[in-house]
Amino acid sequence: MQLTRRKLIKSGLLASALACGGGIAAVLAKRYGLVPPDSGGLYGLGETLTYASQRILFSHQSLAREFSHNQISTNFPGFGTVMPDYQPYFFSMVEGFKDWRLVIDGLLAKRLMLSLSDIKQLPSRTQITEHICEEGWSAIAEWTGVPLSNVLNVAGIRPEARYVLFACVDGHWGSIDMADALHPQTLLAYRMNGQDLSVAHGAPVRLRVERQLGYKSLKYIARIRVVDSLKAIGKGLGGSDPEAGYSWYAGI
Ligand SMILES: Nc1nc2c(c(=O)[nH]1)N[C@H]1C(S)=C(S)[C@@H](COP(=O)(O)O)O[C@H]1N2
Ligand SMILES: [Mo]
Repeated sequence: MQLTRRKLIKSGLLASALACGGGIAAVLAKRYGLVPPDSGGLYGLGETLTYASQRILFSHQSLAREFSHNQISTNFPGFGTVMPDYQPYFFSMVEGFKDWRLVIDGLLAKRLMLSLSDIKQLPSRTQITEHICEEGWSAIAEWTGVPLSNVLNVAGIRPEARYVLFACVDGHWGSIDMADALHPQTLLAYRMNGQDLSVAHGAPVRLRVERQLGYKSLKYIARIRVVDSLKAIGKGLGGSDPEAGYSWYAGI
């Protein structure tokens, strides 16, 4: 017998199937560590389901689509902060970020403090990807940077590591899980379309998280920390965007 939606509603099976399915998904999500940090509120179950199902479907670490040179957008706007309002940043920028240092610590075997030239000496990756902003625009660009996994592996990732936190010069902050942190297309990017990253696009180093919406690709990275939980940080939602009402997991 074909179970149509109508029949299900009539028999009351749909309601129990939904209740039960949701419950099972939540239990499975919890068991497999698939609960995003913002799962507590009213939309908690929905967030958990999106996150868990994407994680299960894409657990083989699929790559975001890559494009060819002739598809690079001629117009890629700077969006959100385009010049951090912070004097030390301004002076560092004027000097070509010579004194800029990136501290990476937390649940790592050793703490790293990297200059821009240290970062540029690590094995790099170049990729042409589409940036999709939640505000309804998208653009294609070529990004070059060091895969975050290379940096974390140089430092040695401790087994308790669950999330990577990023703090930006303009006060934005956010986090990704280890699956995205270790994904081959997740970069600490320092070049865009073959040029050093401009201030508008996040100089000297920005994050690229290609399988999530644009706001996860944080600009002006100042500090990176590997943690086992996001609960004690801010409101416990994992970033300034989730605290402003956006989903922590913004999978495309
Ligand atoms: N630090 C910081 N990172 C940020 C933002 C921001 O305002 N500050 N805006 C986000 C948003 S909403 C988008 S769409 C992209 C925009 O990147 P672009 O300026 O290179 O277009 O950066 C993201 N990263
Ligand atoms: Mo965005």
